[in-house]
Amino acid sequence: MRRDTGLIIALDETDAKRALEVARSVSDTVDAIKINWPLILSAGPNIITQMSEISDVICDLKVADIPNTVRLIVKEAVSRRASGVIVHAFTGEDSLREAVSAAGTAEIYAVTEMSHPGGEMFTAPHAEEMAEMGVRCGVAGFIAPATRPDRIRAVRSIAGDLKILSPGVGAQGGDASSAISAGADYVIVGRAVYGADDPASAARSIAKEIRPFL
Ligand code: OMP
Repeated sequence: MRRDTGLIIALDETDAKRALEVARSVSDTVDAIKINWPLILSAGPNIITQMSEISDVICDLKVADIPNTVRLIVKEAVSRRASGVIVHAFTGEDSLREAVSAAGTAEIYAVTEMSHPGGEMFTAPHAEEMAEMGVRCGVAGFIAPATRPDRIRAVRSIAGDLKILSPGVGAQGGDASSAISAGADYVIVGRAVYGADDPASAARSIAKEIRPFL
């Protein structure tokens, strides 16, 4: 995945036509398009391939299962040209290793601490352990919360030069430049971009804001 702007759009639109329009309109400004269950369920899995013709696609499937099922899911996503897949780390080392192995040249991003308030209950107390495990398992990077920049710093201290992708900017209250300053390589932004009257302009404005901190 390139790092020109440090911005990844979370395209949680459920109307496939509109999602493709937004994707095309922001494709010059974002380094990747992240799609999640809402769009995949409404549009069908072929949307992964369609989006991959516009940009690198990260499938945010938050895979959380036994190793065999993890392998099957990751392979399905990659065969449709996902260049990255987001998986949960709490399932443990065997599942995470299987994800990395099934991904081949695609990238696995492991969730450490989630960005919403509930993320403080169970993920935060184990975020550092999950990051250490991710390093051992050979993941490409981690998801860490823009809503708590100090926690991005904590994950960065373990992640070394692995990537950190940081959701929670805008609608969840996080701030893009604070997340990048704290050690994120990319911010993941959804509603503040695809929900804007002019998504391309909203994306450009976030990219401009974080440019000095990249
Ligand atoms: P907005 O809140 O609309 O910007 O969207 C954030 C996107 O990031 C959604 O697709 C979430 O599912 C995703 N996300 C989080 O918000 N918090 C997390 O801790 C992890 C993710 C993620 O893995 O992308």
